[in-house]
Amino acid sequence: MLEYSMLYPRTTLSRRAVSLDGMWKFCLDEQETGEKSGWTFGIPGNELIPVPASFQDFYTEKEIRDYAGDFWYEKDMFVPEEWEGRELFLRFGAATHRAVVYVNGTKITEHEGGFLPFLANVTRVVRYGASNKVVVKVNNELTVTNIPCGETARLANGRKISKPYFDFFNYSGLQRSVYLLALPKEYIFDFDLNYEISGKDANIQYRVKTTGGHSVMLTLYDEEGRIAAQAKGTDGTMEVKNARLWRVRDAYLYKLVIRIMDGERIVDEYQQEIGIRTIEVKNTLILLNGEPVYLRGFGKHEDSDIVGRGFHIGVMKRDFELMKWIGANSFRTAHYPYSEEIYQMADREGFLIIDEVAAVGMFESLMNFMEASTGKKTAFFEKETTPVLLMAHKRAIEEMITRDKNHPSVIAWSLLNEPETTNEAAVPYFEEVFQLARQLDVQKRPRTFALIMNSVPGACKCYPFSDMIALNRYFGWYVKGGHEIAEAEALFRKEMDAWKALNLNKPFIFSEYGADTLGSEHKLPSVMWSQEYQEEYLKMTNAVFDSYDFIKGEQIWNFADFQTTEGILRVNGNKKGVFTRQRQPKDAAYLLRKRWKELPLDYKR
Ligand code: CKU
Repeated sequence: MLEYSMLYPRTTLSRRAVSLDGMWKFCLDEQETGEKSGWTFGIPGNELIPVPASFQDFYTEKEIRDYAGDFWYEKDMFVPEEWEGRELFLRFGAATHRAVVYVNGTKITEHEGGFLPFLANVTRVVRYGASNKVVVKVNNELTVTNIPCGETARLANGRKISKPYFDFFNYSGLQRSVYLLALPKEYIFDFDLNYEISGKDANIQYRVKTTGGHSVMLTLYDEEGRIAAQAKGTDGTMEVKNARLWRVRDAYLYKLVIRIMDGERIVDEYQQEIGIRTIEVKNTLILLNGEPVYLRGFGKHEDSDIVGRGFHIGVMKRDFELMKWIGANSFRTAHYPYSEEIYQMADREGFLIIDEVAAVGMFESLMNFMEASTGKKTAFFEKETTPVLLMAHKRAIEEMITRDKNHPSVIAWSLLNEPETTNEAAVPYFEEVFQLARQLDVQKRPRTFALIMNSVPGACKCYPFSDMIALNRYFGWYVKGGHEIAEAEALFRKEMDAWKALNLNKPFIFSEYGADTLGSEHKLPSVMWSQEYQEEYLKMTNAVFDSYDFIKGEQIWNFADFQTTEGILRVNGNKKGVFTRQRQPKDAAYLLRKRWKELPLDYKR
């Protein structure tokens, strides 16, 4: 059980949520002397930086962009006098990858894991009716004891740099919104919902956790603002007559209002939009409200010009418009849980999300995407430090599920991306993370993980854990690219035949496939990296998808070009985007649009 509430910050009758976004003071700590120099009371200099954002791409100096180590943020916050007697919290949407928070010089909390929110109770450290200083020490070093995994190396000049075991730039900082929250002493801490559809009606089983003993009341409003159901008590069932279901690209959202009541007095109120839907996997089908769905869409990233991995409301809107235009219905939050606003938008737009925890890089190689395709045997889960990593991983799963469990858009949990699975040591590790997800989610959503190229029948020891098998495959790119594409297809089919022979009776989806393509490049006849080759590659891949009934989804890698660490395999970033980083279409976008608009929702039912 988490020690703080993960509910999204909202102002209601009883709650105040004040955004601290804007310009913060900022400073690198290359000598790691911040604490000793008294920075916990205020940091030196006058450098200002926007929050939310990654710090890296604002500056023109390479040393700043590639900086690994400690860096500090500072902001003054005014706490109104009338808030005395309430419970006050600072809430960080994300601090990548770890943070220590000080208020008026007093350390109030620390948190590890860069893609999930955390709260610190500041009730007893703030001055009321006065300005208070918030100072945050953030650190972005990569290790094998936290997710995502990697190393931190030292250059000859003594500077530290990041060596990710993953293929995205190590953007970091206060990348999501910061809030000051004022809650009543007794408040709503958490709630769970589960759905059952019976004929025209629906039952919502609920459980509400509060910090006190007063009674709880729930009211459900439809989109017209009419009361659709009511209930009393911390757990029970709400009956919704003639329920409007939440459907793919046809979302219907009810508003759930939860109140703590002391007689007639409202002690606390919380509101959230919810969608009535069921999700399950049955044989090889993915069933939403009992109806088969075929996934089409993307593996994405939170990545854009200038703000890096920082949440950008405009980029989010553009991405959803492009996903609608192309006929997508789903995406995977590769390779970390995204900003909460993105899930809210998916709820509203009726997109299906595979929610992925930041367990990426569990494969000891700086170039895992190359080595995995060689069939080379590798090891990862037999390190002395693995138990520490497992703890961080489990903590992140708990934070993710607690944060995201009430979004109708979230239909599955992806618990690892491309881990090493060919060694027995992976098995007990998987056992723990898969069990934890099952135990934490009352909706029992399907659990999955993305299988790297060398996780194949006969070698992979972990696919039995998955309720839905998710493959990352690059036949025609990392394996037999270009003029060898016919051989790539043969190998691809050979692998799919091997999966078929196992007769797993589970749905398969492609959580990655794709070819790097320069938006600037055309060539006839095609060569790898040209737009013509991306089309050829997709035609071959789609033909394979269409040949196997148990394949129930395709999420191409990637939605847009994105930044990575520099290197000989990356041309200023990964160029597998169907859209450029500036969110304009490559030719392949039109091919996918045609296909995805034509495929029925229940394709291969
Ligand atoms: C992608 C073996 C596939 C690994 N996959 C991970 C993803 O993060 C990378 O960007 C490969 C790629 O384009 O190489």
